[in-house]
Amino acid sequence: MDFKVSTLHFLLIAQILNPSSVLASNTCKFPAIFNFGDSNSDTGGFSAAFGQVPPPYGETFFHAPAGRNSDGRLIIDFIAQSLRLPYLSAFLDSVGSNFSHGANFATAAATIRPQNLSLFSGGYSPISLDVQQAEYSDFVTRSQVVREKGSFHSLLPEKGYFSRALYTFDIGQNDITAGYDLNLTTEEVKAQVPDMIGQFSSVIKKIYRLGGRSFWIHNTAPLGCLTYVIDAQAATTPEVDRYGCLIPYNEASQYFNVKLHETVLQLREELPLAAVTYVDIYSAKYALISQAKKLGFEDPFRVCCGYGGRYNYSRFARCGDRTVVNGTEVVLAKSCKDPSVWINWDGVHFTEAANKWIFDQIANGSFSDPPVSLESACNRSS
Ligand SMILES: *[C@@H]1O[C@H](CO)[C@@H](O)[C@H](O)[C@H]1NC(C)=O
Ligand SMILES: *[C@@H]1O[C@H](CO)[C@@H](O)[C@H](O)[C@H]1NC(C)=O
Ligand SMILES: *[C@@H]1O[C@H](CO)[C@@H](O)[C@H](O)[C@H]1NC(C)=O
Ligand SMILES: *[C@@H]1O[C@H](CO)[C@@H](O)[C@H](O)[C@H]1NC(C)=O
Ligand SMILES: *[C@@H]1O[C@H](CO)[C@@H](O)[C@H](O)[C@H]1NC(C)=O
Ligand SMILES: *[C@H]1O[C@@H](CO)[C@H](O)[C@@H](O)[C@@H]1NC(C)=O
Repeated sequence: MDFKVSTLHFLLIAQILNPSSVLASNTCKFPAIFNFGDSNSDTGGFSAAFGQVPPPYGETFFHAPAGRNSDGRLIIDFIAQSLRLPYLSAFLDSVGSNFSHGANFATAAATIRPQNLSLFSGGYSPISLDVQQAEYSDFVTRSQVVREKGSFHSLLPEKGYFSRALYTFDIGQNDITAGYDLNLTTEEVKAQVPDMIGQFSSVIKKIYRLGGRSFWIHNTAPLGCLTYVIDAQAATTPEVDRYGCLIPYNEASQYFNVKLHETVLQLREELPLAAVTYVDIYSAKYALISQAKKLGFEDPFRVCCGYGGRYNYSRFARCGDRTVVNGTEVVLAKSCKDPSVWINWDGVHFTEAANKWIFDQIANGSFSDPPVSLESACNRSS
């Protein structure tokens, strides 16, 4: 069904059922979410393919590892919850998944551009955005074939959900670090940004051609404020801002974000039926990190779950890593007592408390262009 028709349809029904509900007419009632991204929004894809994250991941909310790189819920979980939809199953997770209200194609360590090194030599996920899109495309077709056969009916989305769903994206951070890993300068990393954004844009267009209409796109984080980046640069003396974030890395993120924003404006022209929302999650995260104390959090660079080093972080002993002491395996890098007062969970990822704070900032549209709230993100800006 055409998107505009279905919105109108909903409006009419809403008016028939309750003539005074006209104000609610711009609420989208998304029936499903399809998500694409990296560890910021992976709810189990990487774990399903390459091994589950170890305890104490998941301890705060799921009380066991739950495929998420956090102690609890991610921003995508809060998005699903606030739209009254179930937490998203990972597309790659063949055990216990239920895709009736969406699927999550994100995998930890994913990039937009396919990498030339394998996971084991380069550290990045082979399930890059183009692969995630291919999986989605196959899902659109095969979910309906299987659904019609009956037995998996309640595990798969209705056909009409694909055009009415919210499509969410949070990817790009790893493309930038992948460039630095190859010892590129900030200028050289920036020179790759147009290719990153071009590939991002072509994925949005493919999803549009398959019927996707509502796109909610997070920009990328202030990389220079993340402990793993600060730690990796400890031997050099990069410029820092007044909060202690590395200026060149944040510049690379900002450059990516400017180009992404330009592309979103262009996509709005090219995709006449799409509502494309650009969400400045960079600024929300930067606000949190730069005002940590004022907001009731501890040192934003110190890691809750880690071991050693200046920030309780070492890339040789990461959260949950074990070691053998006198013949017994023990956890070396443990969690802190109260993750709810810390921002950085494991050096790379945010705690549930931080994710919740960031979600609360972005949900009402105050960090978005156009400034639409999450639940209204199907409305094209005029
Ligand atoms: C991978 O190698 C190809 C061929 O040399 C190059 O065009 C491409 O940019 C490389 N990709 C990345 C992510 O470095
Ligand atoms: C899948 O989830 C939906 C929505 O929560 C539920 O109605 C349905 O029964 C579930 N299917 C199975 C097989 O658990
Ligand atoms: C980057 O530089 C570091 C330090 O000089 C070196 O150890 C590493 O091998 C270099 N990496 C690449 C991909 O050239
Ligand atoms: C390991 O065992 C030795 C000998 O029993 C003991 O002296 C030492 O304290 C033990 N180390 C730890 C870390 O428990
Ligand atoms: C959005 O929500 C945040 C967090 O609750 C609040 O501080 C902000 O004032 C709200 N903005 C608007 C425009 O409602
Ligand atoms: C980080 O180190 C672990 C031990 O590996 C401690 O258990 C944690 O309490 C500590 N976290 C913080 C925030 O200091």
